[in-house]
Amino acid sequence: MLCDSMGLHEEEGVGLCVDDIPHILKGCVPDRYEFSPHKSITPDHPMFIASPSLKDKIHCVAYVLDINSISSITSKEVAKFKEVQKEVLNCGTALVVLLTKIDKCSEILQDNFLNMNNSMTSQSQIIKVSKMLDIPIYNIFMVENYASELELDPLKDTLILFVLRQMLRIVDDILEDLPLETGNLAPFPLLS
Ligand SMILES: Nc1nc2c(ncn2[C@@H]2O[C@H](COP(=O)(O)OP(=O)(O)OP(=O)(O)O)[C@@H](O)[C@H]2O)c(=O)[nH]1
Ligand SMILES: [Mg+2]
Repeated sequence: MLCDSMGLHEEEGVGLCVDDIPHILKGCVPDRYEFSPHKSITPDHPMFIASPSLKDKIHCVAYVLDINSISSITSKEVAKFKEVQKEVLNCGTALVVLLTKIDKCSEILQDNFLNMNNSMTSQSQIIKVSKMLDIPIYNIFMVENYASELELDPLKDTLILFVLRQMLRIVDDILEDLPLETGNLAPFPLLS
């Protein structure tokens, strides 16, 4: 399941409330809950999920950034991203960055996939983001989204699906390290 959230904003009281983030990550916030930028959900809210199961939790957080606007990210925004990262780390959730609007998908796909970060400009942006947010380069990906196209583009699709598969692999690694919870992970009935 993919969940989209309100964007982060450098000002307090605008965009997603950072205090909501640990609750979202742990799976305590129900579907269709209406977020307020001013006030986070609290455990006494009637819709609050007090005992979330593994499937309610967030397994991978993706920061989506426009590759052309990396230089204009302010220090206040970086501070907010890092605040979120602290919560993500506390919850043992995976974190990746998706750089969008690359608009030269074919150039990236001309390289061997394993070397897809070697295209010079993209590589320098990846390194910039990695240093700025303290996120390893192997967790930073590039995608080109559909914006105005009417037809499907196999090159865009290939890159998007490649990145999605990498995200699933990262999550898989984390899930493998979790202790088995009966009814959550066990694919077959446990024999005792
Ligand atoms: N050319 C191009 N346009 C893109 C790409 N990704 C997004 N866009 C366009 O950028 C605009 C904003 O995209 P959104 O996905 O709404 O961005 P957002 O950050 O979720 O915006 P909010 O939800 O309003 O905070 C839209 O007009 C998209 O079509 C991309 O990879 N290439
Ligand atoms: Mg959006």
